[in-house]
Formats: sequence, C-alpha cells, structure tokens
Amino acid sequence: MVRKESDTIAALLTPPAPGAIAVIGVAGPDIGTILSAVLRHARRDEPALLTPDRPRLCRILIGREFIDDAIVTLCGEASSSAEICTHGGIRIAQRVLAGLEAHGARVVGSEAYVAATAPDGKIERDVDRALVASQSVRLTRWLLAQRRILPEYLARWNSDSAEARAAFRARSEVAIRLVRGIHIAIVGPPNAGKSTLANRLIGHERAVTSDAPGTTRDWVSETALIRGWPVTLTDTAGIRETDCAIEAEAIVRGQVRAAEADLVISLTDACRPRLPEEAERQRARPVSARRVVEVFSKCDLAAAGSANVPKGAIRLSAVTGEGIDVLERRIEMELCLDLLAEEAPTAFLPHHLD
Ligand SMILES: Nc1nc2c(ncn2[C@@H]2O[C@H](COP(=O)(O)OP(=O)(O)O)[C@@H](O)[C@H]2O)c(=O)[nH]1
Ligand SMILES: [Mg+2]
Repeated sequence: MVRKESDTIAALLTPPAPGAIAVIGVAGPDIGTILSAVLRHARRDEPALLTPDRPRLCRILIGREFIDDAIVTLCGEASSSAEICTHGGIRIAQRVLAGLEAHGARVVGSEAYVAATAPDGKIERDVDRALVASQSVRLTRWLLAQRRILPEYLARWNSDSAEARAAFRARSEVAIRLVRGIHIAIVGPPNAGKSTLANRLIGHERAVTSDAPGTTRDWVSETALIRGWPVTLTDTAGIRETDCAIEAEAIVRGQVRAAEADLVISLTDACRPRLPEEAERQRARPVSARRVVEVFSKCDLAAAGSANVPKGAIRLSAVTGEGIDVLERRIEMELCLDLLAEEAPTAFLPHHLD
C-alpha cells in the first residue's frame, strides 16, 4: 500500500489484548495539526511541545475529556511519524484512535501501517515485516544486522567470487527456512519422556506429563528457542498399540506432523531398551524428514547406566538438564543454523535470490 501524500494514518501497533502498554503509530503530513489537537503539556494547560526523537510525557485530551497520560515520541528528522504509548487496555487505545480519526487521521491495521511507513528499499521493508513476526531476540538482532549489510552486499554480489556466492546461497537457504518457520517433532514410545523434553525445550510446563503411558492424546506445538533461534516444536503422542480410538487418531496425527517436520528427535527411554516390535514399529514410521536425531532420555537414573546407546546418539536428562545443550548444538548443526552470523550478509526471503 502506498501512502498518498494527503493522507495521515493511525494504527494500533500492539496486539488488541490486555497489556501494560499500548503503542499507537501516527504518520503523514497532517501529524503536527492532529497531534496538537489531542496532546497537552503533562502538567500545564498548554500545548505539548514535542522535539524529534525525544520521548515526552503528555496528556491526551479528546475534546475536553482527559483520556490518559502517554509517552509520545516524534520520530526522525522529518518528524513525519510519531508513537503514542498509552497505558494498556484496548479501550483506551480505541478512544485515542477515535480521537485521532475525529481530527482527520485514517485508522488502518498494523500491517498496512508498517507497509506504508517502512523505509524505502525492498530489503528494509522485508526486514521490518520479518521483525514484526520475529519470535526471538537472536533472530531480531540478526534481522537488524541484515538490514544494514544485505542491501549493500546484493548491490556488489556480481563481483564476488564464485565460492563466496555459493556460501551466500547456502546460508541464505538456511535463513529462508528459518524465517518461514522450522518445525521439529519429538517422537518415541509412550513414557519415553517426550513431553518432559518438550517442556524443557519450550521452557515452561505446556504438555501434560505423567507416568501413565498414553497421556499425550494429541500433538501440541509451541515455539521453542534452540540456541536462541525460534522453531516450532511438536510433542507427539507415543506410538503404541491401542484400543482407544482417540489415542489411535492422536498417534496418526502425530506421525503426520513428524513426517512434515524439518527434523525429528527420536526419543528412547535409556532405562527401558526398546522391545523388538517397538524397534520395528519405529523403523516403519512414515518419517520422511531429512534429519533424525537419536536421543536417549532419563540418563539421570541409575538404571540408564547399562543402556546400550548407539554411536552418535545423545544421552540427556530432561529433568536435570544434563545433555540439553549438546542436543541444542546438534540441532543447530543439523539444520545448518551455525552458518548464520550477524556479520555475514544473508538473504532470508526467496525473492532476494532472484
Ligand atoms: N528421571 C527422569 N524422569 C523423566 C525424564 N524424562 C521424563 N521422565 C519421567 O518419565 C515419565 C514419562 O514422561 P513423559 O514426558 O510424560 O513421557 P511421554 O509419554 O513420552 O510424553 C514422567 O514421570 C516423567 O517425569 C528424565 O529425563 N529423567
Ligand atoms: Mg507425552
């Protein structure tokens, strides 16, 4: 969406849900008039005085009605946009938006606002959109670095050596997958510790864990950070013979999720070696994922000591956390995320490679 020069827009930039603060963006040529109509000095009965790039405490008045105290920042030298931070609560944000609208701003959605106010240049816009969706500090920092270095690299890409271009393409494919969303599934027999491991990687209690096999009745997906990179992690129902139709369906669905995953963590309880038919079932599973990481869980228990852990498999305890960092490093390597560095220019959307 291209903003018409005559048009001043306003949008709620934070989610429309309960929160401590709400951020409202205003941008366009009439911003000065519109803001002076609704903003007053924090303590005195006079207009608020805004200086570019300086947050300022103001009172918001719509007509004669006091709405809220707010921190307002006029952005950039051109001062063509501003951010108004009010106390949370969707009602206050809605009243501020209605007040801005009454003074001539056009209220738009946050995506339209970001699209209209993003800096010129394709990459900068792409970065801004990816930032809105970013689920981790590491990814956010990496994207901000790309905004600085990628446009310049693409401009001189042609003159780079064939070797350097191949490396650029290889890490770009990794980044494209990361920004699109990497999906990891945990599979294994009931009670292997799948849900406990999922909770450990997600960082809070999400999936129900218990000693009773068959507790996880459907797959559960959430964002986990693997060495700071956001991935979608799916905890599946353990594969076993069952008479329960619901559990059987959950197992099938979990298998489908696993088949679609970029990487599968195949979990075995180190205290309980697999029965031959379990091993058979595991082999027959429809996992077409390119990468499988074999993990033996519960290594904190004495009974795990005698387990015959195959070469290359990772021993860990989801309870004590031992071995979790080894697993994270392995996942990072398997998915080639270790190729991504803040100082290495890298494309993160397919069209950047055109
Ligand atoms: N000691 C120990 N117990 C674990 C570990 N991981 C899981 N458990 C226990 O094993 C049981 C089954 O775990 P759960 O995560 O529900 O298994 P799932 O059926 O594969 O999802 C629970 O009682 C967990 O507390 C571990 O690493 N160490
Ligand atoms: Mg479970």
